[in-house]
Amino acid sequence: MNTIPVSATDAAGNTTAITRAVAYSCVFGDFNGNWQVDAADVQAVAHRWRATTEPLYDFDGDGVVSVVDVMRVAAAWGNGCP
Ligand SMILES: [Ca+2]
Ligand SMILES: [Ca+2]
Repeated sequence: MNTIPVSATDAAGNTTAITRAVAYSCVFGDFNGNWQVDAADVQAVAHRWRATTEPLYDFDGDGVVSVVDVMRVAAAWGNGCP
């Protein structure tokens, strides 16, 4: 995992800064950065089931992590980088 700094400023000039952990990978669904989609990656999405605050895991963009998002990662199971 790597971290990236992110900040945003609202209209009143208030700035919020956070650090976000990200995994760099060449394959969709690899969240822990080991270049393979496996059980750990499916668990990462399933663990956030019904979450509305984790846009990283909301692949269909409906605003919530649901079975659709989990199944997209499950469908990529076994994929890896060359
Ligand atoms: Ca992985
Ligand atoms: Ca979703």
